[in-house]
Amino acid sequence: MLRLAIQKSGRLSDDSLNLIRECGISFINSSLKLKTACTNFPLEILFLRDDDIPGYVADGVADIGIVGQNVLVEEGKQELTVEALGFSKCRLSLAVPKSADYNSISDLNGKNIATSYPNLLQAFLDEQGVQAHIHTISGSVEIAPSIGLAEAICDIVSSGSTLISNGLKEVERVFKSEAVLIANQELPQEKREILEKLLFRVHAVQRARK
Ligand code: PRT
Ligand code: ZN
Repeated sequence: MLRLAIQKSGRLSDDSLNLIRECGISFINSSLKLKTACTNFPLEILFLRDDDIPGYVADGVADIGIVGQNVLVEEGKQELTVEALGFSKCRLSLAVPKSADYNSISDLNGKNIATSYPNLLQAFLDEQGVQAHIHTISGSVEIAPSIGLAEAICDIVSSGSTLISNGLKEVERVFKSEAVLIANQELPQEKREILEKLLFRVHAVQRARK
């Protein structure tokens, strides 16, 4: 039996479960359960916080998982990637107050930037030759400028409406992300064979969606 870790509740959950269902795999989904065994395919589903999924897959607690590339790369686990899944598309962007005079990335030198993605941001700033102070906070990043915590933020953007409603403007794109399927790198042969069967179905679903 292959163990798949997916997000318990959040922006990845519905599309992850729909993909499994479209693969013709049946399971009983109770919002109270932390795991469920599929009834017609050798798959068990674990429901976890998205941030815990790369670690669990790397450690072999789960064999495979579905997570955003933003979380995977932030945690330094991109080597687990099997393939991109085409949903939960978003970007990690830098934003400043709408009224700020912003001309180029060098305007961020010496500034305070609030983010939940310090590693992705640091790599981008290094690549751009910018030195700034990164303040790592776990949520409500978009209010940091209005409470005086930072002059800029680096956060996930999808439609852009959260930035606008907080009086911010997007100035740089740091990282492009979508959901990816990840796998433990030392799967035993029989689990690899189940993964191959699952991937065969995933590819058929993706072809049918096009
Ligand atoms: O509880 P748990 O830790 O599992 O969930 P979470 O709250 O950490 O994650 P969740 O469910 O918010 O997001 C899961 C994944 O979905 C992210 O890691 C991204 O890969 C992807 N994703 C896609 C997004 C968005 N779109 C998104 N719009 N993640 C977050 N947002 C947030 C963003 O942080 C900002 O607050 O939505 C707001 C911006 O949205 P727009 O449309 O107003 O621009
Ligand atoms: Zn999370």
